[in-house]
Amino acid sequence: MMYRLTPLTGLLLGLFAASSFAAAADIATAPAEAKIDGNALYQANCASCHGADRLGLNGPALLPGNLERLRRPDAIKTIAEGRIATQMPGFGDKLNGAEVKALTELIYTPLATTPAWGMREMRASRIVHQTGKLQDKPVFKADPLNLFVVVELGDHHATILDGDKFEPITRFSTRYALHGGPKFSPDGRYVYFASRDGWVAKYDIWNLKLISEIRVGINTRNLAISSDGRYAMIANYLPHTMVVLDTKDLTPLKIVDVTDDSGKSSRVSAVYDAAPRKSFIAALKDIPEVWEFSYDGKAGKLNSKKIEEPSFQPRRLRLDDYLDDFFFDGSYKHLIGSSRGGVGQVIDLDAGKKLTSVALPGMPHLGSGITWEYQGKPVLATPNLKEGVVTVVDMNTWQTEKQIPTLGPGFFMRSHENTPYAWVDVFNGSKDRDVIQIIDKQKLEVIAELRPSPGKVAAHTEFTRDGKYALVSIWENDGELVIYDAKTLQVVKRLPMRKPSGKYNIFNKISRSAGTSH
Ligand code: DHE
Repeated sequence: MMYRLTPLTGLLLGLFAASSFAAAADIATAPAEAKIDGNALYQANCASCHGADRLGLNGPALLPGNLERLRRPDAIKTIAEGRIATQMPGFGDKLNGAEVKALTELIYTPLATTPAWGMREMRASRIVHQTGKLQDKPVFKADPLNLFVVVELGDHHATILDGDKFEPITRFSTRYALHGGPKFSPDGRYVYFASRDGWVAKYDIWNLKLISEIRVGINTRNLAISSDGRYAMIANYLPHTMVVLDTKDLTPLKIVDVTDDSGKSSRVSAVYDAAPRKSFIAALKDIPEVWEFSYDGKAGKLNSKKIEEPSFQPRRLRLDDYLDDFFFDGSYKHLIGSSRGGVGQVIDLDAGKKLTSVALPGMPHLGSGITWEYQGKPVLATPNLKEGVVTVVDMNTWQTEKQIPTLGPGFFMRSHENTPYAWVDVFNGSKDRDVIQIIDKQKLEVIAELRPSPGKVAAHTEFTRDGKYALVSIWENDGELVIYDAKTLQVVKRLPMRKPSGKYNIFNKISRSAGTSH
């Protein structure tokens, strides 16, 4: 469809050309143009990369749920100026301010009908990048278990980092907006990534090669890998499903529709592997239930055929309250979660019911809690997204051991069996976001404050396999990894990276170190 320049849009276009889009914020306040057909603009300029249906192609899906974390002024800036180091060009020389604004309105408008993403769509999306046999040992010289996978959100890349020399081994592009922890095969050879847009990728770390990819949903939460390495299970927000994949080649085995007894469907908060139970455990966002899926190798039924696969029928734990965020104790006998009202609840997974309540002021970010031994008893500690406090809970009595005041709400807390300290950021604070606070695990006090790069946001710590070094992300497009001696708290190296987010040490992950998430 053609669209005409009105005098106003012509004027705006001229202004844009003159200002080179320096003031993308001005566009946000540009008056809406009644005559602009955002959909026509979208089809003409965006559909070839983002899909005529906005579900994404080479470019990400452009739906409100997928864009929750992109503020509108940033969306306007991206449309006008493009995105550095990606294939997203700037449209500032082609579209005027009102047109950019109309496009922005469109992508934050829900679709009229919920799109389908079933077996057919999944199978059609699957890409096999490698078919031949690859070598069964690493192609590089470095301890294959002391590697880090570093997710760089700035330009959607991942780096494989040698955890002894702190030198990158390779860097490769990923799908748009990876989120949450990538997961590893039990031997640490393969890493599996999930993107917010539903793409799951299998990457061979020993051969430094992408093996296969599949899109399992439109808006995905996270993925878990079974402790025997055979299955991947994925939790989706859209559609309301969970998906089981065969990790060998990422073929889809089963889609589980997430509904309650009355047929009401639900988003899935997250799914985790509960290795000691040989099961996956998922909490549901819109139904007060926790679902457990055994993968204990028993024969089952799949698509009405009797085969040697687990059936992946959920065991449903019906609760009195919703669970938004949750994690487990070391034995995976208990699940600790915060409910919508902010009250923490402890669920006994064997008994299938709530055991007790626990005080968690402000909501913890999933996977943020860690455990250690304090005065002969196991304690769990987590920062809170809304309050400047680290909560330490006695896991025998589920009573609060201590609330440790911090400079502001934090996102991630990390430690290691070989260090007396736990490191916590102030990522959600209104100030001091450049600080990492060091907590003594036996005194339960902050004993030091680090400013890895003054004025720049510091986030997410992860330790080397021996716990001697701690790596912190500087959360900027021209950011860096700052590597500390975990004992002296001195910087030993800085590595430039593009908005490094999470970093994952293979040994700590596959050995289920108490100081990190699994
Ligand atoms: Fe995360 C882990 C949910 C916002 C970075 N985050 C997770 C996990 C879940 C989750 C379910 C566990 C996945 C796993 O490991 O299998 N995150 C949520 C939210 O609900 C929240 C608050 C809102 C949302 O947008 O979904 C949220 N998370 C963020 C961010 O804004 C962060 C800082 C940047 C980003 O990537 O969007 C962020 N989340 C992370 C990281 C992990 C993570 C780096 C993995 C930590 C680890 O060490 O395992």
